[in-house]
Amino acid sequence: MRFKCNVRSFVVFALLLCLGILNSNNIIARPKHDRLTRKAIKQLYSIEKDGRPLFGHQDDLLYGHSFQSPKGSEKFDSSDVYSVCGDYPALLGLDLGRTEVSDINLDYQYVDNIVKAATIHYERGGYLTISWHGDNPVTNNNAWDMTEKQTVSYILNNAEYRDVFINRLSKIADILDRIRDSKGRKIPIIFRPFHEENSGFWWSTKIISSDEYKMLWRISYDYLVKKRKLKNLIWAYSPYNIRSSELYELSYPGDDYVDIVCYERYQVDISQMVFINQMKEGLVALSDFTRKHKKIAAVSECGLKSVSEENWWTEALLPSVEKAQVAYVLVWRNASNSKEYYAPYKGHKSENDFKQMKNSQAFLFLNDLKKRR
Ligand code: BMA
Repeated sequence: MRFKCNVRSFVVFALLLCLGILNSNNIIARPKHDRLTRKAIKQLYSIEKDGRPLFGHQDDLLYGHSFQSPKGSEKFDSSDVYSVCGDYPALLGLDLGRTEVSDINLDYQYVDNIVKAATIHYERGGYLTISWHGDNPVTNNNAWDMTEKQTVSYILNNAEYRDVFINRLSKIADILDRIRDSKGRKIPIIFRPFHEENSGFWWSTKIISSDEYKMLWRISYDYLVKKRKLKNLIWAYSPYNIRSSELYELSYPGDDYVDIVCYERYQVDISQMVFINQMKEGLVALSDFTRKHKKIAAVSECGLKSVSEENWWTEALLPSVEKAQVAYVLVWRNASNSKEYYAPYKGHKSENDFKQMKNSQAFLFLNDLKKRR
């Protein structure tokens, strides 16, 4: 009797402990994730709570202001961020746009290189986020083609177009499935499809209803997670510049389909002061939303084109995020030999300011993650 009682107490205690752990993490553990990915989600959540986000850069290892990784690259040592501050970004952003129909993505990067760079960055101890600027599957033009307003309706309601779309998604699944660690395990990937749905893409809610958007997200989720068993995907929902928690609700695909909710804002056509104020306002709204839904918060894209202000890092970015709790902040790509770059390169006028921002310890870079492990 006494023994039974002890067993019962033990079970109750263990249950309470588990509940306590889940509760203290305050995020809903979704059983569909594999073990490595559940661990990564917990780490991202604890990074968010520590208030020192990962610094991320899109395509950082693939190319930079004046380098391109050639086909078949093996090393991926070059990086504009590294050339400036002697460390890699903690978060590497990549994009699979157009790889659903081609071996080269929309920014002329080989799929093999994308897979290799992803693996190398993960093995170095970093995190990965992959977006998908997929071509319009009805018109076959690029992701920005909004001329066929029925595109999503066709995917949802017309068997022929549904097949075309699922076939394209299957190519994305094949690529995601190839990103594995040295033990052959699928690597946790923050997957960010159909982003900025309130702006100018074929999945935009300017031309489709919020319900259609949610359905598009959910059929993609069901295919990748349930059918293709990609339990390593951490799903990131990222509309553009939403600054009220209620507005986040409009097209949100649902708690069962999302792990991270993001804010995005570029300093474009606005002053630095407006940028800072909107970022702050947006991040408060985001945190209200993520606390309510028990999700992780992040800044999935931001930046100032050509980093045209010398002290942008310490005068605009730092004050924008220093009081916020987000898991990461990613600046967009440094297109080669172009004005379209968002991180400094060796010799750029914001180089010193970037180093100062790094030295402030406000962000985690790759080496900081090694220290945490
Ligand atoms: C956009 C621009 C495009 C690019 C796309 C995907 O913001 O940078 O030039 O093709 O992202 O990387």
